[in-house]
Amino acid sequence: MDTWSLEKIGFNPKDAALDGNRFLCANGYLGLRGVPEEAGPSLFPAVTLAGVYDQVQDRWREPVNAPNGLYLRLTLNGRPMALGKTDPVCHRQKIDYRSGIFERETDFGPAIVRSHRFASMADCHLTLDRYEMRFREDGEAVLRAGVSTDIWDINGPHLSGFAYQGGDALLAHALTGEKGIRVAVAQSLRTEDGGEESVEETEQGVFRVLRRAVQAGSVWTVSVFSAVFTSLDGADPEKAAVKTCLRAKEEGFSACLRAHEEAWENIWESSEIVLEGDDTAARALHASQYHLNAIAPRHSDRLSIPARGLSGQTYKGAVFWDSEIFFFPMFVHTQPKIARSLLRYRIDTLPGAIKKAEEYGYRGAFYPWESQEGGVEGCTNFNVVDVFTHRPVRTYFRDKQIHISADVVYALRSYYEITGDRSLLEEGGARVILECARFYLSRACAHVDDERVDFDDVIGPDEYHERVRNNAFTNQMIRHCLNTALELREVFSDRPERFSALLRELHYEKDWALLARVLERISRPRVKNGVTEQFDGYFDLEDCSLDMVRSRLRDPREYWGGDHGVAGTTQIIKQADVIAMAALFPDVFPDDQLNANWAYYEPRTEHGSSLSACMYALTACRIGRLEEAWKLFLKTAEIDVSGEGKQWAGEIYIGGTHPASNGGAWMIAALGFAGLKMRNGRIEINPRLPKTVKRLRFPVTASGKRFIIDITQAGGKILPA
Ligand code: IFM
Repeated sequence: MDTWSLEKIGFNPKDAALDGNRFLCANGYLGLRGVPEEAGPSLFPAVTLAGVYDQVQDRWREPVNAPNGLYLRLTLNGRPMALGKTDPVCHRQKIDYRSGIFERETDFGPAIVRSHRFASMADCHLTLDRYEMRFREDGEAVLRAGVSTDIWDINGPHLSGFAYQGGDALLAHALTGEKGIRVAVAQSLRTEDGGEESVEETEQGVFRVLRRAVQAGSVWTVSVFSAVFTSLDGADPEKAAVKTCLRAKEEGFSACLRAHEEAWENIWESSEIVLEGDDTAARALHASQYHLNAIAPRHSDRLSIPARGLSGQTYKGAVFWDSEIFFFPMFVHTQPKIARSLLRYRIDTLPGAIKKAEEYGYRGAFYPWESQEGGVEGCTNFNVVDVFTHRPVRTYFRDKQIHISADVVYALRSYYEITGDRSLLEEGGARVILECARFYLSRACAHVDDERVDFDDVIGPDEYHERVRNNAFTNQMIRHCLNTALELREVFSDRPERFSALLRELHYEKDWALLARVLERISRPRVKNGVTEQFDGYFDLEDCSLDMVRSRLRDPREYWGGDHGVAGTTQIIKQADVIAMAALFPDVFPDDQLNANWAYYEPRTEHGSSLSACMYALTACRIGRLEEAWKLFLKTAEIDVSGEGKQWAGEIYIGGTHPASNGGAWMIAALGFAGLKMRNGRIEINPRLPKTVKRLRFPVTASGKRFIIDITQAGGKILPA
């Protein structure tokens, strides 16, 4: 088995949404869905831009899809050679994970189309395609190549006022409706001379129409270069787009390809996990690492990553806790600059978090549950649509999933502890920690009688149980947050006057005195037979099986949570919650309790979120349940190979790639199987390899140096790279 690629034979329009994700090309700036070049909106083509958002009327705010600058469509003797219009004799598509190259070959009968394309890792504005047409009959071939504005949008259209330009590079530019961001896409093309050529401007975009007389057996190849810029990149995106794609044309496809492949080689050198002994698992790991690396912001030092990466507009292109808890670990251990960027995004968006806290009547920083640019809260009050009534359902993720602020603090502290680099704390990180802690002080409910402090009316990671009291995970996260705030004094002990000045600037004197008081009193969960109760009253809920709950569904797309959801009155949970706490705080349970909790919660977990299995796997590694860990590892790592993640929440489409699982796969392999721990640039390992795995070998970066962790069944070594 080729562990570096995924190939699919056959074409079924019903799989188009899924395949667009699985065969995605991306480079952190944009995501180019894995659809055929000729695709119209029914096949979900999209070039999703990182960090560019727009809202149309009162619809959901979401990232902007740029016009498709790699649009190509062949007609032979008047017949379209286009998937979705013409049934192919056979169709094959492939993504090569090592180089991020998408390949397709479609035999339409009279002609075979073969292409290679990529989103350049060497120049993030560029996408390129080499398109080869082989003819089986004589006649006239017409190729329409251009910038198509006929694209897929979930809550669009986001662009209007299109203007076009012909010439050596075609250009389409337009404005977003909400903020007037200019988006410009240019396309240039290289091919052998001969034949006629004209330019057409239509409602669907601007196209070059190339006509050739062709003979059976002949081959016609074009190389296409497209560049995307927005006014967030600079003052003249139109000019930049034209210039960049003409420069690429000048350099040629092969030179651009070499630079791109080199950039990917560097990425693999810093992050590749080699797994020997099981090819399916090795391929799944490559897939996971490809998808997470492909969407990392390398062109910016202050962007984070949306929960569905750059695979489209699902989840409003928003940044969730997935960034800090699931993506961050791979980056901080392998490419700390990217980890820094994820955190810089939170530092920069602190004002948005302060505003959100104020909106709810609290102090401090309450980070958005679904954060867009500048910390705008993208999460609406109605995040699910009921499949029976078609009415929006009031959901409380936005208001009650308060662990989000502590999750940000968790990653800030991890960054400091793992790298030993204090600069991020100095550059605003300490302020974030203090403001997040302040939020919890103001959110706490103190009881006058026994001085216990509760956190009422919250939602933990298990979103099926809404508005609960004292979610164990949330309370533990808050404890960690308050503790981190208190320990800042120690972190800055060599500069006490600077830290005192920060406290004064934030008017923190009273809050500082409260931190330790509240910390000591935060409610501890009930423990029964060694099992920690997920929230107050959880053990009193109906204790039935997952199958039983599933059998109560009247529609497979029904939402399980909320007031009327089938899971809400039962102990069935959506995703790891107590076990997520166990995975993030290895010292919180003694091993026997860890075992009891794992055995209790795992059968009661739907794993309805792609964030779940990896938390169970990490914990399973610690308690020696390696067979279970292995199964959960495969489930996690294979998600964007099999495409088995959930596609619907009620009537809302939630498909896309699964970066949290991608990051989870890295975590299970490195933190779980290898038992990697890094503190202050020091590396420790504690291998526990499942028996299927012969070897696990991967790089980590500590104090600016690269090391190789090499684990076999005989033990492990840490080697200089
Ligand atoms: O952040 C997650 C959440 O925990 C479960 N629903 C999907 C979100 C985005 O991945």
